[in-house]
Amino acid sequence: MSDQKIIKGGTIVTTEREFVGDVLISGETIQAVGVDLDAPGAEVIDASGAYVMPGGIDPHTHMELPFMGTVASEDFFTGTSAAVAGGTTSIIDFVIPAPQERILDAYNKWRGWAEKAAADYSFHVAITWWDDSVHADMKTLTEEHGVNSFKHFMAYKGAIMCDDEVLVNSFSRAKELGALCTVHAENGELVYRLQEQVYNAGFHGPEGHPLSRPPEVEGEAANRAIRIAEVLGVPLYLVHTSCIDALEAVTRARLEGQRVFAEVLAQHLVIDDSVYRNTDWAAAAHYVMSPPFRSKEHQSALWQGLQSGMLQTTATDHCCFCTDQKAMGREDFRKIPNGTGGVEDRMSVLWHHGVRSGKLTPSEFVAVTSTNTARIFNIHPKKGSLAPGADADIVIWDPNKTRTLSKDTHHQNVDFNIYEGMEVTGAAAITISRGSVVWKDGQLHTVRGAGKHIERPCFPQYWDSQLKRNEFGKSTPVKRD
Ligand code: URQ
Ligand code: ZN
Ligand code: ZN
Repeated sequence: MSDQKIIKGGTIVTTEREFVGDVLISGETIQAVGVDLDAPGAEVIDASGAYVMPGGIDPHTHMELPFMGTVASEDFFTGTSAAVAGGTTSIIDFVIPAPQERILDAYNKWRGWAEKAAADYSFHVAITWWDDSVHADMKTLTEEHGVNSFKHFMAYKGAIMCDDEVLVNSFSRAKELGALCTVHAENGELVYRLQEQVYNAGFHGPEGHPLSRPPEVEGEAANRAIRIAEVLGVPLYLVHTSCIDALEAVTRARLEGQRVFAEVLAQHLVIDDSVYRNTDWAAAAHYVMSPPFRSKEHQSALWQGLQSGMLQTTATDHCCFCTDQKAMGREDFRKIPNGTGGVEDRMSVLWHHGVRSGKLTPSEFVAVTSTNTARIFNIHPKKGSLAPGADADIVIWDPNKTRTLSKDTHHQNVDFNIYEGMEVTGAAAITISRGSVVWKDGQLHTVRGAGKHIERPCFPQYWDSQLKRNEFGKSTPVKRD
């Protein structure tokens, strides 16, 4: 029995072009891409009428995350299974050490949890505290474990929040190592103070959540992280950019040539803050995530950010808490575990609201759901491409398949769907993970533990080109002799 598969007759879409052609897979790898390929004995997968695209990459998930006194309900097996049902074939999740927890110990713990994954995964590692062991472990992680990105939560005071001292220490170390810094940009001190004020003013329900984290709080932190990165000469990636205030900071920096990347969540593009005014407590509590859903004008700005290239990637921040977990904050919104799901629906939501609305071309869709993430996190063309030699992570996309997103039909392990009732057109017909069909005809064929850890090498080549500060404190380009 040949281990070859050939995908025939589909419209192949990459960031560069669309054309009708074939993809030949041998084992776990793409062997060839072209027109009228011949592969005697290969299993034929008919893709006529469909698009053939690189499998989605979600750069921001939190499977089975211990957080705010509970553990996210989605684990690495159910979460990666739900992901492939929606056309996403790789995730980048987060190791989040508790303060004073040895970074390497936390990393090894998360690697153990992820062994059950059904599709490929990688890890950003959060720096939540600082001492010489953190300095040392960052080097070990880059050199021995394929970690090239370090996360910093500027929010969550009293838990995992980084102050400026930790940011400066960690950003400086990342620069030395040739690693990328990523941030959750909200001013945690302001959030803490506003939460107190909002609660004491009598807002105890989910409606208090957005009141305590206005866009200004995100804009300040985004700008601060960008400026710190600029002075230290380290590239920066802002996760879940949710508002105009943060997008403006990103745009200014990018227009000045600073190496700043930014991500937007699918849900922040299509859901607004009216969800917090739902009189059903649980329904409103399910939308408690940070940064919160924003008023309508922010959605159109975020779409423009995606279209203009100021925002390069889309993600989900998939961090699920069931209704009984959200109820931990029944009397006090500050205690509602923060997080929403969506790993299964990201690509359909972006296709329906992005491509079918004319905001994005299919090639731009591929860029923002897969290839840009692969390039930024240095796993392209192994991931995020249809090039010969790449992993055979492929989604056969039916642009005409219509479905209604619902907790009753999704594969996510959570009793709520943030897109409940949303009708979307465009869905994964077949998903292939390293050459194996893991989703077909509406059925999952995932295997527990079949997912592999993806190592992501650092990129020192970036960092020599970074601006260095001269003696007057102004940034000047590096002079090449
Ligand atoms: O902040 C995050 O990204 C994690 C803790 C998920 N929760 C959330 O509200 N975004
Ligand atoms: Zn976050
Ligand atoms: Zn997150």
